[in-house]
Amino acid sequence: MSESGKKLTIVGAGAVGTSAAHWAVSRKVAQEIVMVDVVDGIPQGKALDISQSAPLCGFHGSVIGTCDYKDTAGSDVVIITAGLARKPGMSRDDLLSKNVEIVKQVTENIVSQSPEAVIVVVTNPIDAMVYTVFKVSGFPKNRVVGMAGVLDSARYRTFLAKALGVAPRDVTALVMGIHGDNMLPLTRLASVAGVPVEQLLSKQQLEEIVRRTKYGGGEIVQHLKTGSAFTTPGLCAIEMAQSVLFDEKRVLPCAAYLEGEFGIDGVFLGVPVVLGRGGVERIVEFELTEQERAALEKSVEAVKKQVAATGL
Ligand code: A3D
Repeated sequence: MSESGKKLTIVGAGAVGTSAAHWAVSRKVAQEIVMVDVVDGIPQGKALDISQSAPLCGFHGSVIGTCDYKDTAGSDVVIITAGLARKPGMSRDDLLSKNVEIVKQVTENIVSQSPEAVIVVVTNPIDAMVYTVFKVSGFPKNRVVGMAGVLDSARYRTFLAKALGVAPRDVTALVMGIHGDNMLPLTRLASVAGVPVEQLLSKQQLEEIVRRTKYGGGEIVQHLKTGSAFTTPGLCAIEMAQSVLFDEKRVLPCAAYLEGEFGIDGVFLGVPVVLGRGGVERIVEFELTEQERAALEKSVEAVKKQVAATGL
């Protein structure tokens, strides 16, 4: 893959933003990569460091760090990672009020400089933050999308692959719903090279994998103590950005705005979407079982509570 001549901005040069910039360079997803943060010196220093990996990665574009949104003008994709991350004992909801204010301000700045961008939101609690960006930006629903399902599904696929003793890339699996305790890792649709995992693993094994997937983020927070997962979250955001920048039309689980799909209306929720140049080009709708529908309803209720707390 070679740089597309496109421009990618990453807001928040913390752990996830830095990981995203690193993956963006190593995957060569854009010609111009801009890192933005409020803390002067951090985006500049990190961008300089990452830019010096160019000869080793075969990257021909530029990486700059800045506190000035003018440098982000005309971005094709903007990834928002600005905000606080979880510490042990904190739920994603605890972050809500502080991150709403940050995300509002960031969104206004992005819109003023890149009115045609597709915005990928990573800041937690994601399902409420993506709604905040949608409301504040005034962008059409297809140009605002949340990253969570790609990460939750990657965790799910990793745990399934380990239990099966197979290559992780041969495992296909989908996590839908909220990015939180009520997420829905679907066992019915998980497969390895097309073979349903329900025929390969016991009910008990699958239940344990589903539980570990749901609490996968918390497990990492417990180890780190001072922050949350960042390496794979950064890659997941780039996986989405790449699909938009290269018009790949990947089918990825993302938080998308639902207007009747799956019988759900007026919330962002993790569902499989087709991601291309236009952002969310299509939601891939399919028939759910009664049990899955009930589980998804729990997600909707939890997301609605979060959205109400944003005051928007
Ligand atoms: P951290 O390393 O603290 O980085 C956040 C960065 O945001 C810091 O460098 C701050 O200076 C910067 N920042 C704060 N306010 C602003 C502002 N107004 N404008 C620009 N930059 C600002 O956190 P992190 O990178 O570990 O996590 C970032 C966010 O992503 C948190 O909300 C996490 O909870 C979230 N996150 C989400 C996922 C999902 O799967 C959805 C996964 C991992 C992290």
